[in-house]
Amino acid sequence: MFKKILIANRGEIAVRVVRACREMGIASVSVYSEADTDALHARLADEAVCCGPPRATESYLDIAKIVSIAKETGADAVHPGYGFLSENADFAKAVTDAGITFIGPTPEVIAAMGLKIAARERMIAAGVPVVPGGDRIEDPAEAAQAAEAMGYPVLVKASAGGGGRGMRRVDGPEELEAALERAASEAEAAFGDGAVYLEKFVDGPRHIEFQVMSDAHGHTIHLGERECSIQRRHQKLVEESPAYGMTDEVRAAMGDAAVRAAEAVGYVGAGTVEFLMDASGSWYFLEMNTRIQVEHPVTEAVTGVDLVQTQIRMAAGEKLELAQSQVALSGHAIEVRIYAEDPDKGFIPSPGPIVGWRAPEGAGIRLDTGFEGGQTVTPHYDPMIAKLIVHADTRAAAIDQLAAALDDYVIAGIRTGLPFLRRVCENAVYRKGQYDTAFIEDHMSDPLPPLDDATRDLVFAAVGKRASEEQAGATAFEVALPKTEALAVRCDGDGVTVEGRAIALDVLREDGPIVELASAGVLTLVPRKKGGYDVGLRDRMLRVKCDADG
Ligand code: MV4
Repeated sequence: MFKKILIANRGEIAVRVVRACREMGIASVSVYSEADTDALHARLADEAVCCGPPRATESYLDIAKIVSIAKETGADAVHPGYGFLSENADFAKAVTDAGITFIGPTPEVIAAMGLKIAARERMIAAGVPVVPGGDRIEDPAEAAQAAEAMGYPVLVKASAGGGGRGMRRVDGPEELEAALERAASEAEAAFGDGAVYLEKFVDGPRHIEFQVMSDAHGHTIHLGERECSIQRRHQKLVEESPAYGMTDEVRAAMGDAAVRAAEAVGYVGAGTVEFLMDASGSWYFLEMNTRIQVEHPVTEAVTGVDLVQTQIRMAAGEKLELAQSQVALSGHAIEVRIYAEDPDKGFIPSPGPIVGWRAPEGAGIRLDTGFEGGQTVTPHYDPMIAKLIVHADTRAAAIDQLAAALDDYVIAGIRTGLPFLRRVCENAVYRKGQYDTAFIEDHMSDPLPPLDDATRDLVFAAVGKRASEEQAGATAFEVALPKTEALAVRCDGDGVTVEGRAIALDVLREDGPIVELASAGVLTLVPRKKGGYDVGLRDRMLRVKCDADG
């Protein structure tokens, strides 16, 4: 087994790998950029080395720098996490050439799966169903024939793309040539590879992916599926295992295909085979991801297999002792990703200091986080703060548990996806489980209904109380609920009363008052620079203006 692993990543996944190392008695080395000097992943590792300036291309993406740190610290393996260099074949090769083990498949396999045209061909050869489509397009006339044969709409995809990048829908022959040209030039600019191909457009698909694990001795198994259809602009928000309505027969067939896909390329380690499933239940290979995925914890929960530890063991050449027949899925797990995002601004990243923090805890609850209270989410990297994972006997129980855990979770000072995720838990279509990749667009875009009177009074009272404490003498405040209504509330001594008290948080900075109200859960009141408060309450994030008019 390895003695020391360098983790070429940051945030929650770096913390996750540090934990696996600790549990396995392996020393860990973190790298951190100058924007991450305070970061949890740097603090928790046995050693931490600065890898450069905040800009990722000069730190976390600097292959030469990372490899030289691995050599200097005497690491005998490198774990790439996800994102950053995790699917960069040049990085895997540089690590291997330095005599260090790359925890993942070979550079050749990474490169082969990164090129979608080649990947499709290998899957077809292995008998894995792929979306109807074609080869690399050399000539628009041939493309028009191919598109006609499969029927519009079609998608133009970039061979070097993936995860939704370089994808373009074409509804009729008149749009095809321009789409091909633009896709090719965009792909050339983005990936240095202008190769494009066509696929039949699958309407309203579900995204179902299979976890695979291969050892270096020719043994591959799958560990069931994850349903990842709930996403916004190709950013996943909710992942579950098992998938709604999945039968043993379909799981066996898709799982077999996933195993064949891994075997066909000589895979080693943890991988994910993505499928699209259409409304009729037909399913097609989409892409293979050659890394540990963000959503791996739901598979860990239902299978009881530690994927990161197993991944490390596979890289060290150990045999995978688990037989396919020993893999059983138990209960239901759901993961939600909590991003620093502003729901009032189209969910754009909203980095900043976390002034108040209380993590949910309890049986069946797991929080994988790269942050804790008092830290700052930097604008330099992905705005994901944490992943909350719940595991219960049934899907309904898991959703209830998730809702309760989201109610308990306080992240104050920055806007986050917590209120939105809380609303997903209440959504009737979500609770039914019958959703596809259009779920958020179709079912979560309605504006929130106005607050009910009792809750509204609580918000006013709490804001009034805080404001009057802070601005002694002020008696009236205009309280504006964004986009829904604007009201005035008076605090004239006997007007509003509130049963408020401060609660214990891991970190609570002076500028982050928090009031707990027995009947409404935790209300966070974070003063805004321009006056007023950001009020967080369950499924709401309200911007409350307080105009003291004496
Ligand atoms: C598709 C598709 C429909 N038909 N391919 C988006 C991400 C990338 N992995 C592939 N994607 C899609 N490919 C065909 N032939 C629809 C999508 C798609 C999607 C896929 C998975 C999860 C969410 C998605 C959201 C929009 C579109």
